[in-house]
Amino acid sequence: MHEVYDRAMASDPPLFVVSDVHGHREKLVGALSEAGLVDSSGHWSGGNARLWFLGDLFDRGTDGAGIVELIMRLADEAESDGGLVDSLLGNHEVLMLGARRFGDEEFEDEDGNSRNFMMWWHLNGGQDDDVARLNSKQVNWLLNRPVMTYVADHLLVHTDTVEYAAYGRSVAGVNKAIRKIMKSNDHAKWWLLFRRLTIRHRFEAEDGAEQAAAMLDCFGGAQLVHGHSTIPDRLGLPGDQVIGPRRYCESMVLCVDGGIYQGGPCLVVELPVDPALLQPERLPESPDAPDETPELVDPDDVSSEPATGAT
Ligand SMILES: [Mn+2]
Repeated sequence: MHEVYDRAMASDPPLFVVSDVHGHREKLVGALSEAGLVDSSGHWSGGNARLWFLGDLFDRGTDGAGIVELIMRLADEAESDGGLVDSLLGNHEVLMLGARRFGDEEFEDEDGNSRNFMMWWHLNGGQDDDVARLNSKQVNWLLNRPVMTYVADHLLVHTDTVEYAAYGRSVAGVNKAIRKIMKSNDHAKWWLLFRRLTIRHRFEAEDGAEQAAAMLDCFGGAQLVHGHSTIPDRLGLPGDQVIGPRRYCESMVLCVDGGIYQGGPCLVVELPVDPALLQPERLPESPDAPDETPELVDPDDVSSEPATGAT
């Protein structure tokens, strides 16, 4: 899969990704500045470069709303320079927007379990202040973000899962189906979307390479790039030992989540990734540790999750 590096044209505008900034606005601005994408006053200085956020702008840190304000402003500034700034939706956007839309209203998920977005959002680091600060233009912008994109032979997604394929067989088809859900008041469909985007580690399973190849065949790209599952968690490292993105699964998959809320760096990664900048691989100490660690613990009944949910 190394052809991805050869295929990038020297004349293409630079492409950067950053993921899982989780309300850590200052750390983000520092990392963007170091990458030359913003100047000392926080304005776009990336020219015609493209910058994609891979979701999870919110929760755990205190300034998710400030990050949305920043991204929308940078998107305008970049557009004037012939560049592009945009974001995918992560599970935390679906959870936060669900909490905003449905509050603590009880509803039944597809398996008949009683659910409540607000409670789950708070359990997962939801910041009431973020919802209070978001204006309707920002909320509308969030509701219309894609969940996946194909750019410069890379498939960009938030979650290391194949569940996207449940919504369609093309990037445009999946984005259209999910946009429709995000505009609906169908609690159960919102919930299932949230749960699907919460699954993780699919490309590290025994058939992971097969699954990654199938995703790339279906949606395009020589490499799948994701956030969501932090490099410190996956490699059993303290955050301060993360130095770069992690390439795995026969080089078909690149994880760029440095674990910002675990003391890790905010990785702003230029694609195709320079192999010299990769995180050295170190497997977890305990090979018997469960692979599919759910991000969320259901206080009521973990075993009642949908078959497609984290188990
Ligand atoms: Mn996530």
